[in-house]
Amino acid sequence: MSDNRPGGASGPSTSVITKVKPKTKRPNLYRVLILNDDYTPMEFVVHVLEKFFNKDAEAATKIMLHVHHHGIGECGVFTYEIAETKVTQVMDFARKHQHPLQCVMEKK
Ligand code: TYC
Repeated sequence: MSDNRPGGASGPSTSVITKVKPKTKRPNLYRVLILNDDYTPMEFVVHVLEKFFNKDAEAATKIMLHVHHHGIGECGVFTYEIAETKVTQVMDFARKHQHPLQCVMEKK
């Protein structure tokens, strides 16, 4: 009697156990924040929040007042490229209107 294995294999058989890894990766997320300053008009900040972050007047006013009182506040959470785009849009818009409003992103 013979094993009849190709290539003359002999010895104990081996097996490989493969684990299927679920491949859904969560993207890195970034907060977009605005900073308080003494010169940017409150209405301008509310407008920025409505225009670039799709906030309604009530939500925008709430965020603006939070920043006014606490120095910094969150406009939204996005993937890297979207967050970068929002920061650039806000900074360009503020500069165009000659306001010192600062907008930054930070990894969550
Ligand atoms: N502190 C500003 C003022 O009194 C208003 C303001 C709010 C500015 C939020 C920037 O991110 C800001 N006119």
